[in-house]
Amino acid sequence: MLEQIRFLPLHDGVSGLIPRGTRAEVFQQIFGVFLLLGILVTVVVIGYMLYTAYRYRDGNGTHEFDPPKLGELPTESGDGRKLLFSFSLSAIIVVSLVLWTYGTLLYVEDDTSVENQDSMQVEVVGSQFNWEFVYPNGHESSTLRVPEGKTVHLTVTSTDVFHTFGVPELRVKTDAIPGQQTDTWFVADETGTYEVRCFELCGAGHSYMTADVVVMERSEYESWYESTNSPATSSTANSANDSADSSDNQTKTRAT
Ligand SMILES: [Cu+2]
Repeated sequence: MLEQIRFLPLHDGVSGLIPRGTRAEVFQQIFGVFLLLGILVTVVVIGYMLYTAYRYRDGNGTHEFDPPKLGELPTESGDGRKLLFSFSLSAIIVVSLVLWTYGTLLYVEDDTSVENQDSMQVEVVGSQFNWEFVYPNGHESSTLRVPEGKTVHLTVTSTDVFHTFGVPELRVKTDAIPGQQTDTWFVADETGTYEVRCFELCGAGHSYMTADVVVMERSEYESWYESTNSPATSSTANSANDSADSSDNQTKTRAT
């Protein structure tokens, strides 16, 4: 559980108020901050409630304080200063959280903010009921293969109806809209197979509209990508693809 609440250092080692890193790390950070503050508020509220209940208990008529008479205002609240203090504190916390989360989400949503040399581009085309991935060299595949640790920029569109492209484990999700392109990005830190799903009800086959994201080691990816380059070796690429796919399946079977 404690491992889930991961704070700095993040992916690129930049520390600061607004978290940076992979999407998974950023969302983990938001979750961690909200969880901590939630626990803090719970402890303060419940603690103060118990303290007040004890302090103002019915002590068989004997009180440590002077209870207000009928028609009198309570004097213990410090002329409303306690109320003002608690209201101001709540307002400051809420406003800060809103601003901080907004700043964090701006970073996540703006894919130019993660623009760096170590990135690649893939086009994603959704259609009833499958996903197609198009690489810069024109190679098309129904499986998205990416190298680990690299920023992957996706340009997502659809050929027919509204879809939503999403990979829950990588915390990436964006609309696939016919005639439009939406951009998003992700970084996968660990090799393995992740599931792409459609998150917009798009017809009878919606639930089956899945695909695999295969995160490969850098060198493995490079040689695979090289093999997709020339049409002459496309059959070899396909068989390499198949063997890679079957090993993916084995990984999956082992995982389940
Ligand atoms: Cu769909």
